Amino acid sequence: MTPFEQYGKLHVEGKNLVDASGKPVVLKGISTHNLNEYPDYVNEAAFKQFRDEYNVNIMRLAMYAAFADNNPGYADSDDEHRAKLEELILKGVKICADLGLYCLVDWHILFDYNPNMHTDMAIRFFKNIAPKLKDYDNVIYEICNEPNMNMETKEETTWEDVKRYANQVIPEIKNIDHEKVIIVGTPTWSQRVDTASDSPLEYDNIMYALHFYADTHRDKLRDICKYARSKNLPIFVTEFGVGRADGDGDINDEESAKWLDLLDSEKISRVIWNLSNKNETSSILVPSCTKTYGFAEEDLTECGKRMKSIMSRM
Ligand code: IDC
Repeated sequence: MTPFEQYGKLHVEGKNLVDASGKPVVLKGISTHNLNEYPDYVNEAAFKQFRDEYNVNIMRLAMYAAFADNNPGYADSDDEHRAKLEELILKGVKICADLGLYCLVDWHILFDYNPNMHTDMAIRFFKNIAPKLKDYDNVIYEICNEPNMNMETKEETTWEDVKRYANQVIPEIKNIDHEKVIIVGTPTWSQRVDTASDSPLEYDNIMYALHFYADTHRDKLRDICKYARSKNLPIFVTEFGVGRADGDGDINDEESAKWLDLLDSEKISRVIWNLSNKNETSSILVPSCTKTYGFAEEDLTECGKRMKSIMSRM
């Protein structure tokens, strides 16, 4: 049985993501790196191996909204390039649907620290893609990866800023497709689920993103998570790492275990960063691995090996 055959169309009840029969579901999977930079990993053989050998039930397609790592994002490129990115999203969603995997479509803001910088482009993207994905019940939308800080002025994106953005984008999606689960990023690189829990959005089927990197974010962020859960906030960990927040550094198994225990006990879904062979700790493939499917044990980095054992939990 595929994950989709097992759980069916998902929705949010109280603080839980639940299956078609109302039972809490824990999704677990892998995020692509920048889709624009690593498009070739979006292929059926790779995703099938993740499902069958690594117990993955969701894939995240990270489409950067703005320029990053010498690559234009959706917002700062031309129409031809945007169409290519939309095609890639559609391809990833279809592969996931064929395999019975859930699929997270991620508007990956990052260096564009405030989602309001590209509201028009986000609306354009979701208005283009939503009609095409309407019949794909395996899709979940993530409308702003990580609201964060302007590094020059040190000006933080506030929860009020995020709400202003979400209150424009969510109705556009819902006008086309009322039923998809939509995940909203939270301030400070999707850490402030507490502020979201004090003033949640007023729509059905909304979840809030919490991101952690185990060697950087510890008890303090777990306490924030617990606070938000005590206020019944539906949380989805759409991105986490077992190392440091810059994607590199040492792996911290002790802190990772504390995080995973908390996520398990709260039945919170989790997606690990990242599917690439880039030379950094958070990549699951070693730099010398140039394959895009058919991975062997020796193709996995230390993080890749952690990924396998983490995905076999729950
Ligand atoms: C990092 C990548 C790195 C890339 C950088 C900028 O691992 O190769 O150079 O982005 O594009 C996040 C972000 C995610 C980051 C990741 C690690 O969502 O894009 O990826 N991270 O720094 N939030 C916290 C950590």
